[in-house]
Parts: sequence; C-alpha cells; structure tokens
Amino acid sequence: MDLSLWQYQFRIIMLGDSTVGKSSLLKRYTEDAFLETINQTVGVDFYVHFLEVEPGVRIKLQFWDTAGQERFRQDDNALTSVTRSYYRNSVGGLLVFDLTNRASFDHVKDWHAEVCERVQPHRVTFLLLGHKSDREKDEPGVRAVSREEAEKLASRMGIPYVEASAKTGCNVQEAFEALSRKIYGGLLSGEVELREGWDGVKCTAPQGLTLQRDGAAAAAAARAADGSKREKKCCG
Ligand SMILES: Nc1nc2c(ncn2[C@@H]2O[C@H](COP(=O)(O)OP(=O)(O)O)[C@@H](O)[C@H]2O)c(=O)[nH]1
Ligand SMILES: [Mg+2]
Repeated sequence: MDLSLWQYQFRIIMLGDSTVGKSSLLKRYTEDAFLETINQTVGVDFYVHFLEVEPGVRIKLQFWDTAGQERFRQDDNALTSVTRSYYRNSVGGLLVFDLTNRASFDHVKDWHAEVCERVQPHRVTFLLLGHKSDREKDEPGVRAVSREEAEKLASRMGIPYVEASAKTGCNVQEAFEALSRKIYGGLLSGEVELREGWDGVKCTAPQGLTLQRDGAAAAAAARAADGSKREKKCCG
C-alpha cells in the first residue's frame, strides 16, 4: 500500500509533566520500541503513524511531542508563539500522568484547563492515560493513584481513561486508537469541523467527507465509540 495515501490527517498533542513517558509512548506506538534511557525531548519532535479506521479510510496521525511547554508553563508570558499555535492547531490531546507520581496526576487538570482555554472557542478531543502500569507488578505499593480516582477525574472531564505501559506495550495501541476513533467519530457526526486555515484536521477529499457523513455517519460513530471501550485488562 502506498504510504503517502491518506484521507485525513489528525494532529494530536502530547500533554503532561516531564518524565511521565510521553515520548516513550510515541516511540512504542510508532516504532514498537522502548528505551530505558530515552533522550529528553528538546524543542519539538514529530511522530507519524497511519491508522485505517475503517476499510478504505486511512488516517495520518501526526503527533507533536515537546519539552517546550513543560519548561515555559510556569511563566505564561514566556509561552512561545510556536507553543500557542501547537495547541491551537490540534484536534486531539493525550493527557498523560505517571501512576506512580502523585504530582503528575494533580497537574492533569491544569494541562486540561490550559489547553481548553487556549483553543477557545474550539474544542480538543482528549483521552486520559495513566502510565507506567508495568511498575505495579514488580514494586508493590508504588502506585500513587488508584484506578477509581483516575476514572472519577476522567468522567468529570467527560473523557475516556486507559492505563498503559510503554515498557511492556500494554494498551498503548488501544489508547492511541481509542483517541483517534473518537476524533473520527466526531468528524462524522459534525462535532469536529474542518476549518479553513486550521491544521488540526486535514482532508484530501472534502467531498468524500460529505458523502460519508450522509451515508455511514451513524454506523461509523457507533464503531468509533465502541473502539474506546476496548482497553485490554493486561495491566494488572
Ligand atoms: N517503568 C516504566 N518506565 C517508563 C515507561 N515509559 C517511560 N519510562 C521511563 O520514564 C522516563 C521518562 O520517559 P520519557 O518518555 O522521556 O518521558 P517524557 O518526558 O514525558 O517524554 C524514562 O527513563 C523512561 O525510560 C513505562 O511504561 N514504564
Ligand atoms: Mg519527552
């Protein structure tokens, strides 16, 4: 299959404190690899992955991974224009915290609020990911956030919650695909709109979108919603 062929491109931002494992998740999803000593992200990294959401519908997922906003967020005035446009031009956001790091969980609502505010009046589709689930097996008592608590926060924000590990690969694909399918469902239902001059979603065949909306929208939205429930229970 020709890798350059795609119908939609979704731009997705990785959000969360430093060292929660954002880059590792992307490396696992896009290259199926894990490094114990991964380089700290400097500036902005891009990762790309292709996903066929339904037969014949190929999505180019473009992930933005930064260190920039982690460093700048203490001082709002220092936010670079790059970071601002990076938020504004995203359709999806993966909110990541480390299950063994309480502070990273406490900061999730700050990341969420900050992005929601910056993309006004538009909306970003989120998924909450509790990361490093592998550590629980070898280190009893290392978990600092219970599943119930994380699920409660996710439901308050109205978004799905998944626990995953870049180290073992558990639920990584499921998490990225649940988020992508949710965005696709929103696109078909009209909740996510294509906008002139906006890079959150790009479409190579706008008339194709109209046709699909008329024909298969309900079925595809249902499939997309179903995809978000597909978390495997392999994380313990
Ligand atoms: N045990 C465990 N460690 C992880 C996992 N993912 C990342 N790490 C480690 O956490 C550290 C920070 O990861 P990194 O991806 O750079 O985090 P980022 O700053 O959010 O991009 C690195 O030492 C990784 O090896 C995981 O799933 N399990
Ligand atoms: Mg990083």
